[in-house]
Amino acid sequence: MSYSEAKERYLALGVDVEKAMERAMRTPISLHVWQGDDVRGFDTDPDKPLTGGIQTTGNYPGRASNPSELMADMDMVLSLVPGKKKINLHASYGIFEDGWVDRDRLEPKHFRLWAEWLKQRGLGADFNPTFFSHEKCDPLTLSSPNKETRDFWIRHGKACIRISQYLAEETGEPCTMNIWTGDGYKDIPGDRLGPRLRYKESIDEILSEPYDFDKVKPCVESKVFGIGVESYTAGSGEFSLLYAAMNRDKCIPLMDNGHYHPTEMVSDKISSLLSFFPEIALHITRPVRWDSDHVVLFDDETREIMKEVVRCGGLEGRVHLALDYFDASINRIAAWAMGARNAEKALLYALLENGEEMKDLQDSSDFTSLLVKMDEEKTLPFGEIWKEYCSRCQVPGDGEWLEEVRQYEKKILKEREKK
Ligand code: RNT
Ligand code: ZN
Repeated sequence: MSYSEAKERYLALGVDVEKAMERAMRTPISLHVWQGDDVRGFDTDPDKPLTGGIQTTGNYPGRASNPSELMADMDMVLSLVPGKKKINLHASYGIFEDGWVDRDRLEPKHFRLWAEWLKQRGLGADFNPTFFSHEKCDPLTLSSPNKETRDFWIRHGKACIRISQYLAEETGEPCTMNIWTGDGYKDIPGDRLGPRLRYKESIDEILSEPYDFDKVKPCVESKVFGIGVESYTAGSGEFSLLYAAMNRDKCIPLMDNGHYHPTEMVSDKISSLLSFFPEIALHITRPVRWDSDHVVLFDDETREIMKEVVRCGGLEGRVHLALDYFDASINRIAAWAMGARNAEKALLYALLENGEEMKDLQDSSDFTSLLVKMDEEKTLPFGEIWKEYCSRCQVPGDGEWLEEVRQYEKKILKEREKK
């Protein structure tokens, strides 16, 4: 079947494919730098353990271990992913041109080279303070009972606001700044309230740093548990959502679909949050039994999340889409590109739904037709549309891109192993 035949099939169902492609091309999805180096960053010993309840598994050869390698790898990924992209940085990826400083002393200048790199490529940025994998985690950060620890991390958070504002101004696009800590306890705590009150106060202090809310969008990301943090998480679902609700003029909630109980679906939560918040942010990932951060697939939940974003009118700046997965057991660049392509694919797929018709069927209680139509939509010739989309975005189609990664692996990644 050709693209134009496929387009006709969709048109017969009342779907304008050209319009859908155009909307997908305008919607930014934020590519996370941390898939490239197993969340290690450049500011501390790369062999230190990853802390904060997250874990990368695998030791596939060729990991990027400095800024130029990571940037080169990202360029490779960018050449394989269609649509509008942003880059999601972490504070631990600062580049020290004139000497190392600790995280509480970071400045915009440490992201100057990133800003240049972004501007050359016409990309916007998102940012994250790094509250983990650092000797000042005691093991808590913003909720620590130790004031010195809290103050260090508050200074870090404030520095990150200034950096986010700088990145927004340099790139001309708003920058989400996501506050996530792994603060919590392995075993049953004797005091659940104390850490949460301290966490709240610390975020208040960070957000007292001046910033333009049109440019910097601080987010609070919730979590249910992490490895070694199984019994209690200070920034739980209720805590984070309520924090954002009570501070709507200063920050927005962020949902990571790996951070809920396995039968809870983020696709079902988007509309609830959008009933109250003008803007929300998402981390798109794939949890396998826990917050495992497997590579995003073109699976039911990814498609359902994107459908909800589209149905709820989330595309015009109301929902900030970002990726969050890290796999070191397979080729990292293939993992990176595949997850990003799948998120983009799910977005395009979601835009090809005749939402008005589905809504009418539901409102007129024709649940029979609704179920049949939603199910039959799965075998429409979507592959042809996706192929056309990739070609218009000048990136390789399915079946073509992996070979390019293999060539890069042979030429670049294998060489790194020899050093
Ligand atoms: C961890 C959170 C968080 C991190 C990144 C690296 O569970 O999802 O978003 O993955 O900040
Ligand atoms: Zn996340």
